[in-house]
Amino acid sequence: MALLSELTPILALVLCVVAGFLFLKSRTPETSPRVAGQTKGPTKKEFRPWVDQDLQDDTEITRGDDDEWVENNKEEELAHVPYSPQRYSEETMLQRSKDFYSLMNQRRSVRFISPEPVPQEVIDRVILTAGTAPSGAHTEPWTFVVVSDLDTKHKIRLIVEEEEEVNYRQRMGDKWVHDLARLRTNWIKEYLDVAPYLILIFKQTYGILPNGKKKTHYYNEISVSISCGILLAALQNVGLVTVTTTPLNCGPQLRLLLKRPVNEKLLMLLPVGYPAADATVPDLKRKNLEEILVATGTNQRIQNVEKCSNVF
Ligand code: IYR
Repeated sequence: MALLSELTPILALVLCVVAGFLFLKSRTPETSPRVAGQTKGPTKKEFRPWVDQDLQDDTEITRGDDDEWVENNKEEELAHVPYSPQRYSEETMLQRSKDFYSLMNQRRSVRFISPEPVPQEVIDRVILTAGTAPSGAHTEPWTFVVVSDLDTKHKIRLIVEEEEEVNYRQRMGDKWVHDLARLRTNWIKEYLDVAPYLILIFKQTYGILPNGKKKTHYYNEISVSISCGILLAALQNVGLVTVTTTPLNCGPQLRLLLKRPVNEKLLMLLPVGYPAADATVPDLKRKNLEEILVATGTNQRIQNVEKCSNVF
C-alpha cells in the first residue's frame, strides 16, 4: 500500500506524458508519404483538387449486389462483315494529313461566344459524329444533353458559377489559380447564358437494360473522352467554337437539373456557337513535333515534316 502511494506521482506523471503525446500527435498534420494499405486521408503530396469528387471510374469497384447485373453477354452472336474503306494514293494521303492538321491547328478554346443562332441539324450531326467513337465492348456509354432554352442555360450558369467561385477561392489553391491567371479565366461564365447551345456530356458508369438489370460499361471514362475529342473536331470542321470545361464538383447538381439517371456522371460541358465578333484568345504556342513524337528508327521524317510546315 505504502509502495503504491509512493508510486502515485510517478504514475500520474507517466499518464500526463502519454496524454500529452497523444494530444500533440492528433494535431500534427501528416507530412510523410502514405504507406501502401494505410487508409488515412490524402497527404499534402497526394492532394489533387482537380479530381472531381463524383467522377471516379467505378467500373470494377462498385458492383454491389450481383443479382442486379446481367450475366455474360446473352445477345445473339455478332456477324462479321467485309470492311474496305476508301484507300487514297500516298500523295492524296499526304495532302489530306496536311489539310486536317491545318484545320485542327486553328482550333482554339474560345470563351467569347456569339448569341447568333446555329442550325439545330448541324449540332445533331456533330453529336452523331461524336457517337462514332470506339468504346469498351461497344457499349457506347455516352449521353449528350443539348440545352438551348434560356431558362435552363441560366440555371446551369447559376449552379456552375456558385461552385466555381468556391473552386477558385478555396479548392483550387494559390498555385493552380496562379497558373491559370494568364488565361484570364475566373468563375464568371457569361458564355453559359450567351452561347446558343450548351452540350453536357455524361458518361454512363453502367448500362441499364429494359429489364432493369445493369450492364458493365468497360472503360467508360476513356470511351467518352475519345468521343469528346471527336466532338471537338466535328465542331471545328463546321466553323463553330467552344471551350472545353469540366465544372469541378457541379456534376450531381447538373445531373438532377437535367433529370439524368443515377448511372450518369457529368464529364464535360461545352458551350457552342460562332465566335463573338470581338473574341480574343491567349496567344499560346503548341509544342513542335520533336517535343511530342518519339520515334524508333530514323528521325529523317521529322525533318521532312518541318520542311513541309511552311506549305500548310
Ligand atoms: N474549371 C475552371 C478552372 C480552369 C481550369 C483549367 I485546368 C483550365 O485550363 C481553365 C480553367 C474554369 O473553367 O474556370
